[in-house]
Amino acid sequence: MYQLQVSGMHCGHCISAITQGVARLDPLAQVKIDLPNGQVRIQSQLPLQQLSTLITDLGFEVISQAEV
Ligand SMILES: [Cu+2]
Repeated sequence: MYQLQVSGMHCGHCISAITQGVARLDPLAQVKIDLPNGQVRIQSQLPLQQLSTLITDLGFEVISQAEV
């Protein structure tokens, strides 16, 4: 399980952009987003760095990332 602190998420569109972006790379991934707290939790076999890069490429800022 990865936990990322992400800035720039404001609404449902942001949530679906990240959720669908992750699903494109890993259809089996599970994504949970806590919008008010800017927290993204991802269960995936992909490397954390790849997911972090994806979120950055989608236009958000990854403030911190950790494997938990
Ligand atoms: Cu949004």
